[in-house]
Amino acid sequence: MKIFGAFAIFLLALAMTYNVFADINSLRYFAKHFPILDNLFIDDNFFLKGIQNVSKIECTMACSWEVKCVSFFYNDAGRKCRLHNSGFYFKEEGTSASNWTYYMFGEDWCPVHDGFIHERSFNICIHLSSDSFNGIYEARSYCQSKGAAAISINTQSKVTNLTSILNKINTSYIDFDKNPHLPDTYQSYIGLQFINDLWTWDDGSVLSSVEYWGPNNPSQDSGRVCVALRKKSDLVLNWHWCAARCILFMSVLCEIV
Ligand SMILES: *[C@@H]1O[C@H](CO)[C@@H](O)[C@H](O)[C@H]1NC(C)=O
Ligand SMILES: *[C@@H]1O[C@H](CO)[C@@H](O)[C@H](O)[C@H]1NC(C)=O
Ligand SMILES: *[C@@H]1O[C@H](CO)[C@@H](O)[C@H](O)[C@H]1NC(C)=O
Ligand SMILES: CC(=O)N[C@H]1CO[C@H](CO)[C@@H](O)[C@@H]1O
Repeated sequence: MKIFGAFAIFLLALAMTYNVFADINSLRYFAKHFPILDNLFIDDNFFLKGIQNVSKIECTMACSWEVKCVSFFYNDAGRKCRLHNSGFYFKEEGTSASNWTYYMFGEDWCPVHDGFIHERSFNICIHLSSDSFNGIYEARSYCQSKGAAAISINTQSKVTNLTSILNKINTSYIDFDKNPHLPDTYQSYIGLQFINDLWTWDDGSVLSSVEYWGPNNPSQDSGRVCVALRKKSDLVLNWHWCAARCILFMSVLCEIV
């Protein structure tokens, strides 16, 4: 009885946390309602397709079948569904339209309800922290507290695919002035560190020919043995890596593998 009670509470918790929950062929799919983006209509490059006369569960399943689908809007009144291959953060990205509710899509292992982005076409689950941390140790433990690790970007496809995801994030979402010493620059720890004369990823692999260093990098001068993923607000240089001291105050890019 006790176990059953606990299970019922677990189901109740799921029902409250995820507004759509589907168990299909023993894979669990979640769609998390983000009310801040309700009542919006977004028509941009990230629109995938619209589907008429479907239930919310059917809309969620349609998203699960489109490997590019990241989020969707569902219109209960009109039984309409709009799939998108990007997540959205700002109301300003759309025009107002009533009766649409906004959902981020995620599978079991990628907690979109906890701020992760689930890019299924690249099979990647990342979280760019909105907080900053006092050094790499704090940054790493933040990722660990979310069941993740500081990201290891050790294949060419990961470098290119990650850049394309980051480029989708509207830059108005990114606080370029967070670091008082480096105005107009956004930077975030990644899981790469110079240890025993080798650049080593947090997943244990060693830096190979796949690299994405910015100009004049890497340099281990003055203890710059950690790495920041960086972008400047002038947007001239795309996302790149920069050797940095491990005690800098910055955000972190976490990943669940
Ligand atoms: C919408 O779907 C329902 C059930 O699938 C069906 O009975 C109904 O005829 C459909 N309506 C339209 C307008 O297609
Ligand atoms: C929104 O839904 C309500 C209730 O179903 C309906 O009366 C109203 O016309 C809808 N508004 C729009 C703009 O579709
Ligand atoms: C980014 O968001 C701002 C408002 O927050 C909007 O004006 C701008 O068009 C958006 N840019 C892109 C590329 O979506
Ligand atoms: C947009 C992009 O860079 N896509 C690449 C993601 O990685 C795969 C390989 O796994 C490439 O084929 C894609 O071009």
